[in-house]
Amino acid sequence: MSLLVAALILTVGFAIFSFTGFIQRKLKGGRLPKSLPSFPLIGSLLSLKSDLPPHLLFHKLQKTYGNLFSLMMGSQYVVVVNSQQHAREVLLKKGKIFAGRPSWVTTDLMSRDGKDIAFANYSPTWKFHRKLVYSALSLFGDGIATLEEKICQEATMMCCTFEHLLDSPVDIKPEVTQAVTNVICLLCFNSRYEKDDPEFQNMLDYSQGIVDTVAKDSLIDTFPWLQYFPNESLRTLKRCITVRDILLQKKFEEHKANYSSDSRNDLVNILLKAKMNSENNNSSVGEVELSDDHLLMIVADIFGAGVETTSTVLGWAFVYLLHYPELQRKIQEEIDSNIGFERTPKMSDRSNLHLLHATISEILRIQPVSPLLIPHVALEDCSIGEYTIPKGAHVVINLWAIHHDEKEWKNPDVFDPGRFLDDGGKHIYSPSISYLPFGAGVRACVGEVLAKMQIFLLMSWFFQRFTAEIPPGHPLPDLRGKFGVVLQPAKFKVQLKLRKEWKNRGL
Ligand code: STR
Repeated sequence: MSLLVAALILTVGFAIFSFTGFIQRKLKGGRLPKSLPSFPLIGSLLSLKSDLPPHLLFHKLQKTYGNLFSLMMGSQYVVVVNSQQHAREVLLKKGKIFAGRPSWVTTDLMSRDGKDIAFANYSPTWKFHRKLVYSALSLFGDGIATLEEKICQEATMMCCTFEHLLDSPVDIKPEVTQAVTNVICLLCFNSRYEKDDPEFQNMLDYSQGIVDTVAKDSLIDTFPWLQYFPNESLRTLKRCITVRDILLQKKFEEHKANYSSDSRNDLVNILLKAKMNSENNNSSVGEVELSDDHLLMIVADIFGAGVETTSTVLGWAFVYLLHYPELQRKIQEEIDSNIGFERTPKMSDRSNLHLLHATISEILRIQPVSPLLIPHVALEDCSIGEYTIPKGAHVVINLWAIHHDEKEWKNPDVFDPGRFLDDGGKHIYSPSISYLPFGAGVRACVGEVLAKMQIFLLMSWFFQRFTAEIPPGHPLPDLRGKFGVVLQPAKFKVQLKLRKEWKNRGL
């Protein structure tokens, strides 16, 4: 208990000290972004109390405080960016200066103190790891073709399962997630899960547990000393991390046991090979590290990111196509006239399926998977626009505000894939540069190409065969989303109909 009191006094002291430090800095000159009212210790907590999720609250505060404003999360100075000009400056023009990541209690726990890719700070080690991941993602090398084949295999299995779930209310998320998981599983481990594999269920549970508890504007990340008090969500996070670690460790041991120097067929083998190379050849190690912890955390990251993001976008796709059945019908007509029923869709069809392509773009605009991206940290004193930004500031990019900016988008709250099509609907075009669904710059999403392939293929396969309807008596799915490290749709049920055109094909 005395330890707790000491920790409390120390943290309070430190909070007041750093707050005063910040004010002093402010007085030294330079124009700082307008700030929300803030007080020692609690920072701007009082102004942040709201029923709105953070991305909507920041969007609302933008009206009072301007496109770029600041606040204090406890003793931490945070800058919120709400316009595409400033976002581009942070992510692209000054990408390296703003490439840092905060050190948070929950993300440090999840990534063993930032030994992963997404939450690791900017360093030569991190750059080296990111390169390794890129080489794994382009693995199927000449590659994309084989990857396409693998996605199509999973799409076949997903559709076969759905054929057994017709005409009654079902939750489609598990099947969609299984297809997405198996693709990422092939990339990471060169293996896939059979349906009903208990390990798959375990994986889904731990992953959802992490999404529910990590980096969720949680009080523990704002007031780190709270972690020493009993806390349900921290307990859940720790339990999920333990389950994940056991599962991943097992995969690693299997790979190590079967490793041979020419096995380069998945991410784990690529990482093992890089590790052995650096151990055998000390000169190439230089300043970069690749410990077992790094290896495990990189895979955990890619796996978690690959599963949660793509399945979330597909979830939103179903939500919107249930809300807009007419659009669903038009997408089906487009598939029918360009592909027909004699064969299944492939990647090269994307250049003809404009409406589907535009619909995917619009889903990524209206419900960005990561509405606040992952916060960036200023690695040195610098500026955004005419404002001074002190070293160490956290910079939150409000992607939601950028995708819903009235100056950039006509009726931004309306779901309208047509905005991504030219007049005749014959070409895809980009109506605004205020569109960054995968972020940009040094920390941009590494999985963009893979994600786009999966979303396009799984959707085109699905709508060639099925129509998704609202089960009688069920409400339309909620359009608000559940804020967290990804913006997930709330659970909903669908009634699947096998299309008669598909049933009668070849007759
Ligand atoms: C999901 C749950 C899990 O098991 C592991 C991770 C780690 C990587 C995270 C992922 C999470 C959620 C989505 C993230 C991804 C890194 C990049 C991605 C945050 C928490 C986005 O930026 C959307």
